[in-house]
Amino acid sequence: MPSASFHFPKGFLWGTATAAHQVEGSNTNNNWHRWEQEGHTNGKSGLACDWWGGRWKEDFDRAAETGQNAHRLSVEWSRIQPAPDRWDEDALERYRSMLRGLRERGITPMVTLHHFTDPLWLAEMGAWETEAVVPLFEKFVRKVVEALKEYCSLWCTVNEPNVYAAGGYLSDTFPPGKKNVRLAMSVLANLARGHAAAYRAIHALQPEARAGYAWHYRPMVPARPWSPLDRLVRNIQYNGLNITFPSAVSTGVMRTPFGRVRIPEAKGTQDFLGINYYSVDTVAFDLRVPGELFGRRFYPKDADLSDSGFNVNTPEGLFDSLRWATRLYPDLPLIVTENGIECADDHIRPRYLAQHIHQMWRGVNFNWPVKGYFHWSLVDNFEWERGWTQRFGLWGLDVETQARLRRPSVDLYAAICKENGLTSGMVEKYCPEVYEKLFPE
Ligand code: IFM
Repeated sequence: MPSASFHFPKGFLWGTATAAHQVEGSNTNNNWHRWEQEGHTNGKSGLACDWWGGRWKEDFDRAAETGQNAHRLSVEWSRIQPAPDRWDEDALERYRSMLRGLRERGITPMVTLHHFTDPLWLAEMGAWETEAVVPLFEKFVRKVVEALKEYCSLWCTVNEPNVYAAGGYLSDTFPPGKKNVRLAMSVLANLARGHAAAYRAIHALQPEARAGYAWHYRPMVPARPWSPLDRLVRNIQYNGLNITFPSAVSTGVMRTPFGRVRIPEAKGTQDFLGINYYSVDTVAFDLRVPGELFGRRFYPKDADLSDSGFNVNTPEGLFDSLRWATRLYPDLPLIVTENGIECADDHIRPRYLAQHIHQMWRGVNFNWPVKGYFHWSLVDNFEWERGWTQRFGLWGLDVETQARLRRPSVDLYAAICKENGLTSGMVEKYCPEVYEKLFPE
């Protein structure tokens, strides 16, 4: 058997990613809490991983002990600004302790300023449906950056604006559960305006900061490449999901299926691009799904599927995502801000991890400026409308007892972080079933 190792550049960030509502618990003043109480989710976030109660300490210990040198977390707007005219200094102090806690453990923090949740008072105003949100978000960002800049200089303005807009305004999986394509596009445009305002505010307060947004990039392939209809619906869906916001940041004009929206202030507002990559979709023309513009998205039957079939293990898609990013934004640093799979018994995660890191390494060897990798996630967390039915953690969580369960992937990821790379020995030990794929004779 051939042996080899795939190393990464010095200073590479190896971490995990989380988001406030998914891990903190007892988070009751936002639109997702209300959505849960209204019965739209598969279970409730409840105590989640109880980070608000202080269990972040033990989880950060786990991250540090297993070689992680970075962690991406988000701050909860509704805690920091519980009402339009009120700031909660204690909440900010708690986030300061968490970031200090990361620093003390040798872990570089990345802070996300908006990760899906909106304060109830903002939701009452229509949240991101109107431009009124932009100065409000900017004010919030200024408050947070002032308070946290002592410990953080790596900022993610908004997380997955496309998923936020699609979940809340195309499907009814996210609040407010409206189905209105034009509104979805306005929401995206306002998120781009908010991102631009946040980017400038961050730099005004902290010139050395690096700020970017995290984009859910979704490669898609036509089910039958020879079929013009499959190719057509694939292109419509692909452009609708992937091109909008990134085009605004690249050119100042957002390309949407309904035309172009000028957002000149967004042009060039990024120091890195965050890529959240999970799976590749197959798209087929299908008259039975008019709501999805006659494009049915699915995974092939023989695919390497996650527990509930929510993800598929298609590692080349990460390479394609990085290539897409380097073409859209030449020379811009890239960070994989999320990548992971839901799998409670960990039978897929080790190979998913190894194969994706191998694809990222391929990208590095094309001299693409990939600077870090954040696995989703450190510990099982509340998965939005899917509740606790999907387990993305390196560590499992018993929601009743708060006990953590160490999955085998913890040790594989620890070995990767400590080695700053992936070796054939690791693959042989943790996922021998893909050895030949990664190290062919
Ligand atoms: O849990 C989510 C996260 O909040 C955003 N990106 C995808 C993850 C897995 O579903």
